[in-house]
Amino acid sequence: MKRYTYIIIAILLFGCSANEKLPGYKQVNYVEILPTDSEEEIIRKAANVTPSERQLAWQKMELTAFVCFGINSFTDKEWGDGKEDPQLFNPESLDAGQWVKTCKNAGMKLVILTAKHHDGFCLWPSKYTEHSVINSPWKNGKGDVVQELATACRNQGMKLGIYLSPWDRNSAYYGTDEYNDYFVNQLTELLTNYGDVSEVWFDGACGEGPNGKKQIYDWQRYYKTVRRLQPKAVIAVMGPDVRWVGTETGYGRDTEWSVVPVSIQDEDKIAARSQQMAGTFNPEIDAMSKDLGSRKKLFGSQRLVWYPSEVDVSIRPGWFYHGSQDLLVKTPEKLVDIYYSSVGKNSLLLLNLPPDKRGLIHENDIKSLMGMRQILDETFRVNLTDKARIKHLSQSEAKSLIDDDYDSYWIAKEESTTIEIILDGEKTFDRILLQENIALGQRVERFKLEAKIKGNWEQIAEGTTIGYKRLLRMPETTSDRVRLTILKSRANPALSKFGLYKSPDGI
Ligand code: FUL
Repeated sequence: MKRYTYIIIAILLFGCSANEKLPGYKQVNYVEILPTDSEEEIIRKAANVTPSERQLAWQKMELTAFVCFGINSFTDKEWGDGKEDPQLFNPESLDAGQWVKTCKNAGMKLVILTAKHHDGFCLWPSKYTEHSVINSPWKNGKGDVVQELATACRNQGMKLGIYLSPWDRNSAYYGTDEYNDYFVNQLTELLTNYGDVSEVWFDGACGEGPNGKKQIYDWQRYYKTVRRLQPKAVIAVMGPDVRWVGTETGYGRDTEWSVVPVSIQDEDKIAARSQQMAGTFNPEIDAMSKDLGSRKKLFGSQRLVWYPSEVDVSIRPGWFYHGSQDLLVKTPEKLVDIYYSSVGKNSLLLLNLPPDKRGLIHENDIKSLMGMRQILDETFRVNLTDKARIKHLSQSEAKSLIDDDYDSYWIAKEESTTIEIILDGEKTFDRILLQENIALGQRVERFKLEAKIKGNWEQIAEGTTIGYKRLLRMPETTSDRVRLTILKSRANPALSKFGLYKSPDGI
């Protein structure tokens, strides 16, 4: 068959693709804004900024775990000063298999371990320091926590992440050029000896070293090391792929844009190099700002980049285990609230489960976590739009909007659009799920939902951004017809999923 015939068949089968890939616009991970660009042009460019492969895979995990563990777990501190005696580290019942099983049962996909926290104590036998498990009584100095976690993850089909604190209050090199060598050597050990690593977490917390000096970090060298050794890993927080949401409360923004402006003076730091080539973009962004990606922010900016948000929060008040906090573990209801406010607001949730002195995740933490899982499972088990018809959409278009396949999506013919969903009889619901296909970018700016109640259309929910996932909670509604209107969008909305659900007892 001739090429044209294929194209014509493709158009007949899938509709005109002009809506999808806007003519003249390439989908890119970052884009330059020219001084001559009109506002319309800038919006078009923003709508065509898309995640890199590693960012997309990361976003799809939704729920991940932090395991903050180390010398602090034995000294009852949050930040050690680097002078702790390694002899204190002795988690006699350490079972990384229990950590991974707990996380897996809760629906998490990846576990990030604090291989070295600010105190400089290494949970693996690094060749480059004595301040590590080698000098602890645990397994007579022959243990390796990173290895145990890597093996448990591999055995249970979970992904591994590494937290390596740039701030080191123990190393004598800290504050000198040698420290950058020391750090890269440690990073190299961690990214070479333990198989696949999917996320590398560089903390922003930073203070003085043991000699009172501050370190000038060679970020570009750190990023290049990660890209070279683990090209599929995202670099989080003090890195180019994943942005800190800006709080440690578990609550993300109502309006969360994954496309944000970055003002970068130095050509060396352009995101393109980071995402598409070697890796040298240093995020110069105010993560705590209320508005990061509105139209107002885009206009007048220099470059736009895909830089999605991660919400990190601990299941307890502290990041490390403290016996005094055993009764202060967040309740299942609180964790569910956090889930709606993070995963449900276009972020990924990184929930910390700190093992105790035994080296186990505490029973109270497991109970709360599984309580959360049970509520979420009960809520999202039945999608009430499952057997729905959608007015004006073909059966296959409707299916791609309702089914669970994220990669199948419906693309609207116009930027603002309304669809009417005819349910399979009257249903009672109080939760809405919406997903954009972010492989095509983040587009929707404002939407509303109405239900037909006693013959009249009544607004039951509204929102701004959708992004990868948007969950909305609302009072119980009973109806057989709902109407979704996309009020404003940066390009034709491409929706992967629309679902209606009923929570147990409004939780
Ligand atoms: C913060 C650190 O200072 C905490 O100790 C913890 O590691 C948390 C994940 O990040 O910046």
